[in-house]
This record gives sequence, C-alpha cells and structure tokens, in this order.
Amino acid sequence: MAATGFAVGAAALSSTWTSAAAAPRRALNSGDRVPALVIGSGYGGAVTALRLTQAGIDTHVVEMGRSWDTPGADGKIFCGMLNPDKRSTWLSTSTDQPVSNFMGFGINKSVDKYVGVLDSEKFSGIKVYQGRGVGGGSLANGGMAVTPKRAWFEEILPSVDSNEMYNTFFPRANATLGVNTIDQTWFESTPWYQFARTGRKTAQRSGFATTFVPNVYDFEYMKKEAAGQVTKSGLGGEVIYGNNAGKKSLDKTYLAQASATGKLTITTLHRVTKVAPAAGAGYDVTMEQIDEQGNVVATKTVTADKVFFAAGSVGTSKLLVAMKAQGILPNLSGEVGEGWGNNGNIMVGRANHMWDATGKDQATIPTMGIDNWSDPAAPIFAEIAPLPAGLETYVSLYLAITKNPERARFQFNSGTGKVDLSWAQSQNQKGIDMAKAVFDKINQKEGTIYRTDLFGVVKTWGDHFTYHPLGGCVLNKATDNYGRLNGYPGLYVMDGALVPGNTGVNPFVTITALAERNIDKIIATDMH
Ligand code: FAE
Repeated sequence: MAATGFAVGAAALSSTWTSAAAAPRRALNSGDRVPALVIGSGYGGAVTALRLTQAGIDTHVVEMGRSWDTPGADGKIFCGMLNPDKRSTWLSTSTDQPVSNFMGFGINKSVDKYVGVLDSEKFSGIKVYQGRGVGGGSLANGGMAVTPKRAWFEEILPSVDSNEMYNTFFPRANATLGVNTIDQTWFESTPWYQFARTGRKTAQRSGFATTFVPNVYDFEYMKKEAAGQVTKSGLGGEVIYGNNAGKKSLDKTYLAQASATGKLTITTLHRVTKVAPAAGAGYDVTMEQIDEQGNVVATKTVTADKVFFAAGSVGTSKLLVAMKAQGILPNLSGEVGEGWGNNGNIMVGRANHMWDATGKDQATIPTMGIDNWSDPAAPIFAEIAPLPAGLETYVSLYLAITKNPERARFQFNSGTGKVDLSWAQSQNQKGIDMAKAVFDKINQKEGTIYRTDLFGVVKTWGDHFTYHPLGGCVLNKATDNYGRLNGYPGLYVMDGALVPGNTGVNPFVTITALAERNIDKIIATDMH
C-alpha cells in the first residue's frame, strides 16, 4: 500500500460522499512518459486533476504524503486531537500543536516518527502548518469555506476578471467542494456551539459585526452526531489530525470525481525534487520514493509533456527557487520566490468571566467570524475558534486574519542546499496591532484579560506560525495571467503560491476558484 498508485475514493470507508472510483492503477516508474504530471494533491492539484481527466487526459499526481484510506489498529483512519499518535504528525517524534501550552504546561506529546497528516515546517522566523497526504491541506484544515470580499480580491489580483470569478469560478469551486452552511436554529440551541455564541455576544457588545461562515463539513451529519445517531468526528475532537467522518476533504470530492474518470493515477509517498527540461520535448521530473518513516528507498525520473506545480505555496516556491538558483530552470522570472505572506495570521485567546462559559462540549468546526475588515484602524477577519479540551476553559480563542502588508521571499541557500524563507517574526507586529485593537476593546468592555498560557509559558500572541501560506510565485508576476511559467512552455503553477500573500479570509476557496479559472484557460488553449 505504502508506495503504490491507487484510485482515490475506492477505499474511503467512513464517508457518504465517496463516489464510484476506477480500478487501482500502478504507480509511476522510472522511464515512464506521461502527458500530464501534477505535483501535489491539495486544492490546486485536485482541481487540475479533475479538469484534465474530464478533458480525457491521462493525469498522474505525485504526492509526498500517504493515502488516508486505511484504518489503523484502532479501526480509525485518523487519530483525535486529545489522544494523538504517530498518524498526527509529519516525520517528527513529537506533536507540534498550534495551542502548545495550557496553564503552565506543555501539551505536546511524544509520537513515533511517521508520515503523519499535519506538518509544521520550520523556517527561521515562522512555522508553517500544512496537510500531508492525498488531499493536502483539506485533510487537516477546519473546512471554513470563505469567498473573499470582492473589493479586496480585485485589489490583490487586478489582472483577473472579477466578473468571471464571481459569476463562474467561485460558484463552481463552492459547488464542487460541497460547501454548506449551518442550520442557524440548531446553532442557537446546541451546546456544541456555545463557544461561538459567547464569542459572538462579546464581540457584538463592543460593536463588532459577526457573520456565519460556510464550511465543507456536512452540518446535517453533525446534527446526527449531536443526536447520537452516528459516530462523532467534528463533535468528537477530530480536525487538525484529520476527520474520520463528516468532512468533505478533497479525496471525497474533486479527487474522487477525477478518479471516477479512469484517467487518474496518484503515486503516493513520492517527493518531487527536480524538474528539468527533457532532451527533445517535455520535462524530466525526478522524485524520491520514501517509506513511512521518511527514508528514501528509491529515486525515479519520469518524463512529462506538461508539469503542474501544486505542492502548495511553500512546496512549489521551494522547488522553483531551487531550480532557478541551480541553473536547472535558469530563465524563470526573477519574481519566483517573491511576494510570500502569512495571510496576516495571528492567534489569541481571551479569558471570559465565569458567567460567559464557552462549554465543555465544543465542535471542532468553526462557523462564526468577527468581520472588521473594512475598518482601516483594525482591519481583521477573526474566526471564533474552538478549544475542544473536554472541560470548561472559559477561553475564547480566535484566529485573526489581519491586513498585515508585510511580505517575504524564498531564497536558495547554497551552503545548506535548502531554500530559506526571509520572514522575520517582527513582521507580525503590524498584524498584532490590528488584532490588539479589536480584542483590547472587547477586553475593556467585558472587563476581561488575554490568556497568556496558550502559546508558551507567558505568551499572549500566537504570532510564530501560520495556517495560511500564500504567494511565492504570484500570478501575473512570476507567471503569466493564467499560471504559465514564463520561459518554460508546459510548466504551470496551480496552487496557493499564485495568491499574493493575503486573501483577507481563509484561503482555500480562493485557491480552488483561481485554479478552476486557470485550468479552464489552459485546457482550452494549451492541451492539444
Ligand atoms: P496544499 O493543500 O498544501 O497541497 C499541497 C500538497 O503537495 C500537499 O499534499 C503536500 O504534501 C504536497 N507536496 C508538497 N511538496 C511536494 C513535493 N515536493 N512532491 C510531492 N508532493 C508535494 O496546497 N483554509 C481555509 O480556507 N479554511 C480553513 O478552515 C483552513 N483551516 C486550516 C487549518 C489547518 C490546521 C491548516 C494546516 C490549514 C488550514 N487552511 C484553511 C489552509 C488551507 O488548508 C490551505 O490554504 C490549502 O490547503 C492550500 O492549498 P494548496 O493547493 O496551495
């Protein structure tokens, strides 16, 4: 199973959205020649795979993580957040949770080194959380499916026709992702969302607007969880290490549909390390096959007519920056590696009074945000996040997306042979100031204080990590207006690397819709 190609969806056990899938097909081997190779199976990769296969093109996805379709000894595919095991964490001997401490104690746990689902990739000034496996970030994320505000989208991507985006590609993305909204009557009464109602009440008392946020978690399934009719997932402490049910991750949507065409192969536990022009035409793609402990067991080279980079903002940028610096793809634009941002991510917790409890039972799936984006003094969109600890904590936790204008660049380090990211933690100060303006006001009104025990021993702001890496290969700068890499016909960027640093909301709907737009054009014009 470890390193074979397979058809996604065929073996997914716990989902009601699994669509019929084609028979499993073999993994890529050295010497293979393929028409289309996609690096990575997150949002950009899944959209690309679906639309190429629907257009009749044999498509080969290469994914460094494993396929999450086989239960472990406990009968579950994924482990929960309160009892993490090796499945939780990418190639590390300890978990590395965003909320790392509680009341003076570290809460990370030792685990066996394994190709687990959540990676926290460390750069000198920031840690970047990413999902690993077939489905990329969709396996580990909170499912919040937010279409960006049109005015902001037009500001960050002025070369993109926004009519087309808002009339065609955002609706297409939302429909194919399976986005839905919570039943508001149920929301108002269920104990599972007391934390969100408390977060809303305290925000509104300080004059801040709040809004419901759509999600790809099936809220009808969640109601059944609450009623005790089905196995709990979102109500069972599962999310960042994967959901065993309820969440429409990409393996249940885009990739399952692509697989059903019979034209898709996914080669798992293979990490692409090099893309070079092939003799004649096309590109030689070199990849390392790894085992479940991350050891390299083989190196392969496959030739592809077209290569789609969809390894995520960090993965794609690292590959392209290294290829340019090493003279393998020397004609790439000087913009490659530039324009990276953390979507302004800042996390913070507040301590509520005892009469504003947040509940011992908390859904892991966020549904409510504080929308202060249009306030120039404190432009933030803050998700009211759960802290499902299984006991009453009185904590209101927030993941704020701030309008922090700071950006960074990826650079090849010839000393280490690795790619560094120039982001310095101090670049978060502008984001902290924006978030602080909002939460100081709430604290003042409520007579409450910040929690300083969640991100370290005494540390108020979760400003040392991001969930939302964006940019590094920005559309219409490092690529043309459709993700084509200048100077190299047949090379494309399809993922979050295209988005210039900050999309003002949780990013996967933007990434998906942009990929839909670009692949539409590429299939129409380049795939003959
Ligand atoms: P991504 O989904 O990261 O996919 C890239 C794939 O490429 C991964 O599967 C990698 O394993 C693979 N890969 C990388 N390098 C290589 C290589 N060299 N060779 C082969 N494969 C490779 O990229 N966003 C929201 O909109 N709403 C949320 O609620 C939300 N919550 C989040 C919670 C967490 C804990 C995390 C980590 C992220 C969250 N995000 C959320 C962010 C979202 O998941 C992210 O923006 C997208 O997954 C990015 O999509 P890409 O296609 O760019």
